[in-house]
This record gives sequence, C-alpha cells and structure tokens, in this order.
Amino acid sequence: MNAPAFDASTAGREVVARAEALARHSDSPDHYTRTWLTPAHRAAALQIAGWMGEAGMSVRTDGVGNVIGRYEATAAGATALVTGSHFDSVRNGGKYDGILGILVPLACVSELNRRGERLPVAIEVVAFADEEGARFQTSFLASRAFLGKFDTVLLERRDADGVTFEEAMRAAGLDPAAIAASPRDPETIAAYVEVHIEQGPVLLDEGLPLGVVTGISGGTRHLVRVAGASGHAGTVPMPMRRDALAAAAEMVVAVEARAKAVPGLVGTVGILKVKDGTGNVIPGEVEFTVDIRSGEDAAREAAEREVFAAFEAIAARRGVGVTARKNHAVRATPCSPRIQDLLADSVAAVGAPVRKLPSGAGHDAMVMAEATEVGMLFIRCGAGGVSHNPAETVTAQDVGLAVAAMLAFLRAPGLSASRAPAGSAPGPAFVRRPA
Ligand code: HGY
Ligand code: MN
Ligand code: MN
Repeated sequence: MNAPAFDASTAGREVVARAEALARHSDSPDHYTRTWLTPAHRAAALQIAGWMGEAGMSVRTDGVGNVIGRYEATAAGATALVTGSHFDSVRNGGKYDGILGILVPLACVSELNRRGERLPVAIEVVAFADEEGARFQTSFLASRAFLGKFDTVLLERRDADGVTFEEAMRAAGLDPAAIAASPRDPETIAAYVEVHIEQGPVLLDEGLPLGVVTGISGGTRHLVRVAGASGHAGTVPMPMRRDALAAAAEMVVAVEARAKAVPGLVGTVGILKVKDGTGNVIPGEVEFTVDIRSGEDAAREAAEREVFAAFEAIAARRGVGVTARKNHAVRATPCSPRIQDLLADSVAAVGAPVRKLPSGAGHDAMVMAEATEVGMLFIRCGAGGVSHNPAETVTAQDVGLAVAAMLAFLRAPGLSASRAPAGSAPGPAFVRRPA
C-alpha cells in the first residue's frame, strides 16, 4: 500500500505541538528556562531521544549529553548530512529558539521513514545539549564537544549555586572522561545545516516565511569585575566614595555609546550584579557581562579595544579596579555558497520567495564550520520578531513550509556531491581562523 501524500500543514502543527510539549520541561514552574543538565534538561533529552527512535533513527547520547539520532543512507557507512540545534534555553526564553532546528529535521526523517525512503547521505539530527551556556557561562559547549574540542578547564567552573561543572555532570550520570573519548571525524560529515527561528523582524516585515542565511555575526562575551570600597550609605561623604556600581553604570553606558556609533555593531550588558547588595551600603563589588557583536570582525575588535580602554579610564578616574575574563569569542562565519544555493532551490521548490539575510544571533553552525561547510534556514519569527523572550512565536504554516523545504533539500541530488576535504582550503569563504 502506498503511503499517503506528505501534508506540510499537519507536519507544521505537529512540530509546534512538540515544541510546546518540550517547553513544559522547564527549570522554573513560572516560565521557560532550561539549563544544562538540570532535571528538566535531562527529561527533555529523554523525550527527544524517544521521538528520534519513533522516527526510525538509531539514537545515542554523547559525553556532554548531546542526543544524536542517525537515519541510515541507502548504503551503509555513507557520510552524514548533520543537522540540528540546541535544546537548552536562556532564562525566561522562547520555546522555539534551538528547538525548531531539532524538530523540523526530525519531522523530515519521520516522513522519509514513513515512506521507507533512504537517501544517498545518512541524516544525523543532533540535539545539542548546551549552546546558550546560561548555567556555567559556557560558549558552544555542546557543539565543541561534538567535534572533540572540549576545554577541560571548564570542569572547575561553578554555577550560581556553587556546583562545579564536574559535579553537575556526575549528578546527571555523565562521566567527564567520556567527553574526549568521542571526537567526530569531519570526514564522516557531508555538511551541516541548521534550521532556526529568525529571532528578528526582517522576514516578518517583508511578509516572507523562510530565509536563507548568508553568514553569522562574530561576537565576544566578557565577565567584568569592578572593585571599589563598600561603606555606610549615610556616613561616607560623596567625594570620598569608591562606588563600584556607579562606576559600572558609567561603563554600561560606554558600551552602549560605542555600539551605537557604528551601524551593524551591537553591544549589550545583560547581567549586572552587586555583591552583597544592600540598600544602605555603598556597593563595593560589581560584576557585569559585556556582549559585543558584528558581521565585521575588524569593527568588533576595534570596538572591544575602545570599550576596555574606556573602562580603564572610568576606573582610574573613580579610584576603582576593573578586571575582565573573556568567556566567549567567535569570528564571523560565512555560510557555504553551495549550501546557500541548495537551500535557495529548496525554498523556491515549495513555492516561497527566496530571501537571503545575515544572522546577528550566534548558532552552533559557527562551531560546525570548523569541520565542514555550513548553511542555515531561517523561519519567520512572529510577535514583532522578538526572541530570547517568552513572547517568541512562529506559525504552524511557516514551520510546515520549513519541513517541506528541508525535505526538498535533503533529497536534492547536489547534496551528496563531494565536498572539499576537511583541512584543505576550499576558498576564502571557508577559511576559519581562531578568534
Ligand atoms: O546569543 C546568541 O546569539 C544565541 O542565541 N546563543
Ligand atoms: Mn538563543
Ligand atoms: Mn538558538
């Protein structure tokens, strides 16, 4: 008996329903937050693994908790088109960020499996365990570990409750020694493609459901510590104070001013904490984060230098100390022209206009680009294009189109054409340098 025809609308509704079901696995009963290796995170991993198994994939979990489903090709041992995204979230985030990159390809595999259809390439759907890094202030922990690039220095790091990274792993039943045991051979990867909600308003403004990403902005994140002198709020005269928070406030405004000065450059202070903050005590120590990004590495690096020079000047003038630790650095990442073309053909094949656009947000594709050629498919973001926010939303119709476009992409004869071998220099667009 022939399988019934593929119905994109039904597929879209199923993906959205699954995203809603997954969002119930949250660290907080009040909002959606899912950080690495919490009980909610482990439950979500189990649920994703179950769905992968139902779609006919063999499923494994690696050393950092990545869930990897593989759907074999027509021939055994074929290279794999790797596709995926992350299932951790920012605090009080949106339930589609990352998740669509797992559930959309999963819906594609489910459809192929339903039809008994195999392709020249194997398909691996990777649910990356930690991309946002909210718990341990990490950066692309999971995709780095997937490629065998885990930095063991992290094992010492503590979360906000004082739990070390290593303790968190052991509590979740993971063995730190197993991380290094499973580096991925890039030769076994045909390419990496990530489906993601746009997280911005461009497609929404233009009335378009899908977008093909041309490249991803580079970025750096620092944790800055300002050390002043705490004291009595009622007794220390203003000229004698070394207020760490007042200094930090000036630094925050310096970040904003520098970022505003250059189109395409963005700068954000997302966390600011007063140590032992009390209403009647002059703040003695403050920590804050700085996130600076641009599609142009030179513009970002210049801004970074100037912002830190401004911090030093502010600190000197106010008699406080300032130190910083870099937590994250990644260079701007171009998407492969070949994959962009294949994705554009697939978007056109489902009747949607082709719109190419850059990504200002960071994605696991930036790390995967160190091993293979990468591409990204964006899905229109609703609610004014807001993301990293509980109001983040998509329509089932757009998601259904994305499933249909990804199916067309996976079936494209050009996809299995040989790629440039890893380690060679396939052209300037692919050259990666350490950040
Ligand atoms: O911060 C980012 O760009 C991503 O959402 N992790
Ligand atoms: Mn995000
Ligand atoms: Mn994301």
